[in-house]
Amino acid sequence: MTTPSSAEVTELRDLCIEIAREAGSYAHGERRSLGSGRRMVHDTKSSDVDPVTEFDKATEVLVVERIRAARPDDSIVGEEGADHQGTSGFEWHVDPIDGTVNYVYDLPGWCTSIGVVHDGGPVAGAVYAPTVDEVYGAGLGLGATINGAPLAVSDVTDMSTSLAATGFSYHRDEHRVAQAERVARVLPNVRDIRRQGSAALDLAYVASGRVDSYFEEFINSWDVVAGVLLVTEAGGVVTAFDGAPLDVTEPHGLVAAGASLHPQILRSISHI
Ligand code: LIP
Repeated sequence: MTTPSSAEVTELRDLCIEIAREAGSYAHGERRSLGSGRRMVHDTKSSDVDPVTEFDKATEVLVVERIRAARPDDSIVGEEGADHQGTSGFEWHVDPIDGTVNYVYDLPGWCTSIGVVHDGGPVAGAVYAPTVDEVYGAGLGLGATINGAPLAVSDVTDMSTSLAATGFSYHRDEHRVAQAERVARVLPNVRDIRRQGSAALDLAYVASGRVDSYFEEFINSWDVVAGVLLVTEAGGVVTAFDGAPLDVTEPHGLVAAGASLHPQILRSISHI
């Protein structure tokens, strides 16, 4: 499969940014019109604490319409069920509202995440956080930006003063006991821990140096394709939970940080 040209990567990145902005703005408008602090009506998916709103679905429909209009031969995978098989070799991974619990509760930590995979790796992506009007973008070899300004991961080398981010599964029984034990053991070894509620934003925060590391298990491709590229294009390292190379199309779990901190975080979480 031929490597996309710099011009094609630039075009893909700019399209991700354009669509993420439009889709996130739509979802934000619907959230605002409900009224501040009002809890949004929702259904549930994989568990009784895994919400989905009508606007998760409507926002994904909008994103898919925009992608298919611009790139009809590409494949698309979406959290809310989009599944288009294309012929171009480019595959879009879409989370229309990442951080749906925050969206339902009218908390600010949610975003629209759109990433493109080619030959098994991320080549372009965008994460748009409408509540703070910040759009992160990256293209393979083009670097990473926030509202157009360049990003870099933090250069923190000492884990004991680093700020870590993580998240937890929607499956209380099978996954959360182990996740709680892991956090209890990591917490004494870092400055503090942040649980934002959105994997895509956690990765964008690593890319921008707003947190020093992020680790999480049981995540999906649509949560992370764009964010993983943000981190690596901002000079960071992302691996699977066991330190092996990450398959963004089936991530399961990942660890993201600057090069010096990454092995320290990996050792800390693997002692569980
Ligand atoms: C969320 C992830 C987050 C994880 C949450 C949830 P959603 O995705 O982005 O990192 O901790 O449990 O899976 O469901 O809001 O799209």
